[in-house]
Amino acid sequence: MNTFEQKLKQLLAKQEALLAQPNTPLASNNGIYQRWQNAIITGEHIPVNWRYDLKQATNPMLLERIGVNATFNSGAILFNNKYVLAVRVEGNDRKSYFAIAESDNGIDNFTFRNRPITLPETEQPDTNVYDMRLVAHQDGYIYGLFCTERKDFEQPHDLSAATAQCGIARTKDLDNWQRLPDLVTYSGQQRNVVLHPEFIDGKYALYTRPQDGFISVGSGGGIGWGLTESMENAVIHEEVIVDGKEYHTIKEIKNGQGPAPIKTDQGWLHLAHAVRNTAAGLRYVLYMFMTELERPWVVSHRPGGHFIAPQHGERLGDVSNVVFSNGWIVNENNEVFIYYASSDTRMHVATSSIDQLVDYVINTPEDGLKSAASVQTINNLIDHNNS
Ligand code: M1P
Repeated sequence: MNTFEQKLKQLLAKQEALLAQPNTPLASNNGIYQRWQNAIITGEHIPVNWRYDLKQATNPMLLERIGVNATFNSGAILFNNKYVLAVRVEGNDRKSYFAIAESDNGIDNFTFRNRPITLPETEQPDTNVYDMRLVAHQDGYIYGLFCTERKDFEQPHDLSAATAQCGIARTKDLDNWQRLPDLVTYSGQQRNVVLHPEFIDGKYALYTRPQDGFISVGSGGGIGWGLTESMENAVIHEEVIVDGKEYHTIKEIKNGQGPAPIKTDQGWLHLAHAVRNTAAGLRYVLYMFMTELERPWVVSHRPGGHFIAPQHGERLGDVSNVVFSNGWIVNENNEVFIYYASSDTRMHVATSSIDQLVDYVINTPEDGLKSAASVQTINNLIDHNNS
């Protein structure tokens, strides 16, 4: 066997071992959810033939030709009995694209399909696409809503000036996608737009995140809600704020809906991200809330504080101190698989159940918005435990 063949064998064997690696639950557990030892998808999970020219004649030293910088912010869906993620893959060239990875048990052995998704474009080509939310809608389609980023031509001299809007595509098989026109709203830019899975008064309902600029949400922001007659030409004329920003909370700077909410007997369970500023930069955590069954835009329960915050190795990456989720899956046993990314670099899973999450959302005290209220809440618990 020559050196090229040896190197190739090692490369393939290393990836095979990584994909076959079993995951194990971590010992620490707050009773609400279970974290797992290994990141479930990393750049190393990307198929070797997407990254290397495997022919000795054209790549005699077996160098990597197309590097992967990160695999993160993945949409999720249970499809044909598989736990399926639409992974945001970011190349070394900073461009993101989507690729489908599947697992039989939702916690390990995630394997990519043969090719990344070829996403059709609109007449206005996307510069970058990311953070797809997958939703099986009542209308029979699986929708992928994502952020489409383009150069802001109103600021031609600022090369980092960009605009964010909601791109829309739909599919029946996760391989072949129909691109629809971008969502139109009248509140500036949009990111973190999520389709509600059911019709509301015969209309499609969307969670939005209006923002004045590309990074800063400006004076507005919050998780919004609006209705559109169709997804073929989606237009929201009016947005109401479901969950706004708030001084001295985890969502002081901005927040955004995560995946589509999960329907339970008690209400819709929501997972979202919250952002505050620190001396070390922005800190992204996940939080939950519940909305009314008949009025999914009205919050009924608001557990205070974060649900998942970055810890240990999760804190380090391309954009450190970030956890972000745009996908979760409920299986037939009411187990919930929460897919979250750490520091814009890799994917993890945390497992829970509908019962645990409903209990958490309903019985965790709200943020009292000042230190004295926090102490009072603790005293109430101590009194309860002493009674
Ligand atoms: O870098 C953290 C996240 O920043 C953005 O999210 P948001 O618009 O809520 O601030 C997105 O670019 C997201 O992809 C990224 O993970």
